[in-house]
Amino acid sequence: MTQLVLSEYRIMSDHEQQVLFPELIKKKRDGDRLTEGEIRDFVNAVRHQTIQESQIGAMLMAVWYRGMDAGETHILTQEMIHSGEVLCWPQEWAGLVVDKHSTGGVGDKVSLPLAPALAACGCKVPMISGRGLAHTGGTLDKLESIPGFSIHQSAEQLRHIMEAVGCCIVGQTESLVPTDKVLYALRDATSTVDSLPLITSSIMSKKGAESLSALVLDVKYGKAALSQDIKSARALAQSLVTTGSRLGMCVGAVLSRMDSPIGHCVGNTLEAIEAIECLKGRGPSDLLELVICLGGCLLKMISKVDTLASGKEEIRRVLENGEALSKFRAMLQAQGTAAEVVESLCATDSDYFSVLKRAKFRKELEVQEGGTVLEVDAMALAQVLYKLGTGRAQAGDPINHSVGAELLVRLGQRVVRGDPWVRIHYETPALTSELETILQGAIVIGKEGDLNTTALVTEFIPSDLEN
Ligand code: IUR
Repeated sequence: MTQLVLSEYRIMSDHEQQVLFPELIKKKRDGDRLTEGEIRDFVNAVRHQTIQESQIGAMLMAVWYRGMDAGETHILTQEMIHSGEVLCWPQEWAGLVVDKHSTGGVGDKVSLPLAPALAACGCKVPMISGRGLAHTGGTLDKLESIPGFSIHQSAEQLRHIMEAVGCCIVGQTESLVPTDKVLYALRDATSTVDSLPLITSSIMSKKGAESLSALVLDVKYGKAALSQDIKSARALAQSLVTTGSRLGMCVGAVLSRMDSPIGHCVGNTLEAIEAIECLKGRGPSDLLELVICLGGCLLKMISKVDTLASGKEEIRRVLENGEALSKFRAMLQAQGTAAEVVESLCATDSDYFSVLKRAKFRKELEVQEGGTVLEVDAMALAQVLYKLGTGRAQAGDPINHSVGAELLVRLGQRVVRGDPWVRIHYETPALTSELETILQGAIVIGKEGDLNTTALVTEFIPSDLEN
């Protein structure tokens, strides 16, 4: 199923390289545009390690400082895609292969119900997801809280699961966009992560290598998001959509708020449970809204439905009638979870903790004043949970899946002093009084009239290719 597509690569002599790369760095540093050939030489050199790390770092800083136009960003992305393996699917799946990418949020477990819901609607969903880093959670970590679930699947297994079930959620292989791994690590080391062309090429190269019929992006903005305000989220979304379109992909984006957590649960095991509840038709309304909106967009983009409203209706239907849950059940089993565990998790009245690991300790915190819950600061909550073991400082660090928080209040709810508002699940490290103080600062109580009533999904940016 997979095919190796490497771009044409000409080995340069040491002398050519010594002349070329300082010249290219200078050109970008001075604000000039790089040509297609120059970008290709740079990516090839990164791929084949024929450029010094210091030169890569300097080029990244030059791009961070001067930016890249849409044409340069497109070429950079295209060259990154072809630096590794490009997936290829059977002809009969043409127009059906879809995926979603989120720029990351606290409590964002949308992929878990969305992939099987789309599969239940007849789509093929090869979700290649990531792990969490720092305060953000990762889809793979949530799934790995389920005993036996394996995110490592060979190309043959992936093909088999896609054929038999229609969806799978797996980790990235070494051979998919190898240059992104190198560039991402050096961006981290050189403070050049927050660059529009570098973020765009990183995200879109990985999605481009999946050979998708359609991609929907959930670009988040707010206190706990990569983009702090809607204007920068819009710019990122537009850059991603434009680059996707130039690559011939059908890509649409939604902008969604990320101030308070999505749903009521944060932390890997708790989020897996909440996602399964959503598949049983009992998910929290904001999670359901995102799943329905993103799924509906994809169904419309691949013309499975004529309108966004009917796409949303289809997704709602498969969540309510159990078809999405059946796909999830099949996916768990195909990815290594024992049948008894799957049945236990998917039972209507599941006792989740009979199969999932529960944290040793739990503590409820109480609100200190009466009023209306205006916000739960997702960033503050995630930072405390990170200190309790939910997240990694560096890739490869161990995490504690059972650590997390259950919100016991909803935004807009009236509370009185002493009402419990959050239940923290923890082990070692312990929940100290310092951490409790930070948590107490995360809940914002005020007057009902000050509640932010802006919709969760604020905007939709359609694909340039959509008809
Ligand atoms: N996710 C990616 O895949 N790439 C990036 O550069 C960022 C997030 I920031």
